[in-house]
Amino acid sequence: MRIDIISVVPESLDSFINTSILARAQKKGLVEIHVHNLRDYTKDKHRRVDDYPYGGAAGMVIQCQPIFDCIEALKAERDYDEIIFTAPDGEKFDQPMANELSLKENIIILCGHYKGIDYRIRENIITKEVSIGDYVLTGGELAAACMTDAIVRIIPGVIGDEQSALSDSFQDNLLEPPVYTRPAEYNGWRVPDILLSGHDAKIAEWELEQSLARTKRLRPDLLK
Ligand code: 6GU
Repeated sequence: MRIDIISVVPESLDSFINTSILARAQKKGLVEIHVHNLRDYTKDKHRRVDDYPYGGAAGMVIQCQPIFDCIEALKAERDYDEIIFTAPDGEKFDQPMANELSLKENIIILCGHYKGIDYRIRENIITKEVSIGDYVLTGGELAAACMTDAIVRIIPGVIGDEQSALSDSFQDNLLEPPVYTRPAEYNGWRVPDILLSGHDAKIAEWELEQSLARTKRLRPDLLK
């Protein structure tokens, strides 16, 4: 899989993309992540990519030209399954969308910024608009980072123990049961006896009960 991220602040994504699990996934050849600086595509001699909005609203709007030329340059190299725009008014990102996107071959994520981008790009070029929640960020980079992380970690082979990505909270609409590690007693706090019993079937039953109880208490919406 290949993910191309387009941003006006590409450096803000560097450490995230080159650290830990995402770095290892790229080194293993399981995913390619490329970040593009939108300013590299402007024809403006001062490298500007934005201008005042028509109609006199406040803020600046990213122009069509650099976005169009950047996406055209990428499309000339390969076909893209999805050209995503990150925006607070997009479709809400969730685990099913992450699962679906992780099966794609090539995707572009265009990070929104400032007041927005020229709407003609959204109408004519973008195939999917995505929000990561009901709050407003200063730019789409954190949204692109969240999406990339959630998409890449479920690609087979990225996480050592494949079972663990599939048994996550949300994969089955249930929250995870509590987990513990050694020592069995710390500060007088004991690990539940059942987990020390060695009885696999009873442990699995206990974990399911815990998952159901936690989901009912913390996220009853998931049980509907
Ligand atoms: Cl995708 N972008 C911005 N700017 N704010 C957001 C968002 C995206 N998702 C939630 N808030």
